[in-house]
Amino acid sequence: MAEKAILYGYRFSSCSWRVRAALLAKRIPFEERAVDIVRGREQLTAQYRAINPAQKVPALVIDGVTLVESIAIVQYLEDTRPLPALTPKSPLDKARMTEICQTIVSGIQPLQNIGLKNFLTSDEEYTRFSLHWCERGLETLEELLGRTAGTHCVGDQLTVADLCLVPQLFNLTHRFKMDISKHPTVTRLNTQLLAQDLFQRSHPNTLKKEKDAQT
Ligand SMILES: N[C@@H](CCC(=O)N[C@@H](CS)C(=O)NCC(=O)O)C(=O)O
Repeated sequence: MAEKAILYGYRFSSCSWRVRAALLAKRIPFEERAVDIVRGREQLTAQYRAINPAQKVPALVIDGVTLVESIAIVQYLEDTRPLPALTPKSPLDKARMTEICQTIVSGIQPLQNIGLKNFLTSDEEYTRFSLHWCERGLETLEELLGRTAGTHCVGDQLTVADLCLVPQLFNLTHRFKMDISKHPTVTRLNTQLLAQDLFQRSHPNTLKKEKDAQT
């Protein structure tokens, strides 16, 4: 029997949540090993650097290799375990999915990453900087999703765009306390997707409940 995959992640990390949701969607057995990127700053240890040279989560050990970068990981899972597909078949829908993914993965997440905190003059400056780019990103998403969304980001199929959207919105609404209600399509999708079993099972709060139950 194939060994269980190991996900190095952090409960509140949106990038880890993307991968956790992909693993669950594709029913790939895995265990999650917590890397405390906030209080413990465990991502900066030499031991973790040997796993992920970028010193960030996630990293996934699977099929005898270690993969880093959430989108590369999800793509690998998609290529090696194609069902259920998380990418639309039509080239146009695939491009639409990538537009949404990139808006989040390049245009929002890195500009609010916790790792920036120590490189801005104060916590207030970090928040001001991040909120600006998060709001710009939300405005972009509202426009893009207005053109593509059905029950999911792109039509009615679960795709990688959904795996990027839900975790990012959790971050914005919980960590940055942002009000997303002025973005109706974003808000609708967030409510509908969060209600799905996949996002409930991969949710940071579910991980906490599971951890509490073990201790
Ligand atoms: N592009 C990377 C981004 C990874 C990333 O920024 N991870 C965050 C958590 S979501 C992290 O580990 N931050 C800690 C740090 O930068 O020190 C990916 O998609 O995997």
